[in-house]
Amino acid sequence: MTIEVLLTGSFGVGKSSIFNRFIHDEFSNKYYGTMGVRVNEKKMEDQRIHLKLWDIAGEIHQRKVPKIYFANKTAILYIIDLTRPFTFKNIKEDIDYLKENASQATIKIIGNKKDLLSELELFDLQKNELPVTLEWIVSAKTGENVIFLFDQLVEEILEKVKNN
Ligand SMILES: Nc1nc2c(ncn2[C@@H]2O[C@H](COP(=O)(O)OP(=O)(O)OP(=O)(O)O)[C@@H](O)[C@H]2O)c(=O)[nH]1
Ligand SMILES: [Mg+2]
Repeated sequence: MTIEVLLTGSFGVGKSSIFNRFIHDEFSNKYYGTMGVRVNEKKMEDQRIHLKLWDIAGEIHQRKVPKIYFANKTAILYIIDLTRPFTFKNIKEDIDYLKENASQATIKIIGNKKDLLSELELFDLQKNELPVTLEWIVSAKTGENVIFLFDQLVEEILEKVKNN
């Protein structure tokens, strides 16, 4: 079974870094904005699942992302940068837009760059600044929660398929 997952969100939030951490277990502090699209896959669940991951260029507004990228995706991961409020200022309208244009997909919101915040800062951010609940809080840099997030996502999708 192939599960197609799209990484989206504003520029510089760490989409490519999450991609590189998950696919290659690598990280770089250098920033090269993505041009176009990168796709790669990883086998999971004893090779039964092919998780195909799509990494596209960041856009401030999701409506600027070519709609073709939303087609046929099993899941869409909307990434925010926990250290740059700018990257979550459109979050509500972006998520509504994704729901409208990818109604088949499981949509999840993920906070990245956890390594740059203290527990207290993270708590304050979630309590006072974020208008939505984050599904997972990760760090592509340290790798914290990255594999865990994809494992949980696959479990949830398999459960959904089973119940349909
Ligand atoms: N400290 C820290 N830096 C990170 C993390 N994830 C990404 N970065 C840095 O943030 C910058 C942007 O990361 P990218 O992965 O290129 O971001 P992107 O979302 O792919 O950006 P676009 O392709 O332009 O949309 C790079 O300098 C990364 O090294 C993280 O978890 N912690
Ligand atoms: Mg990128």
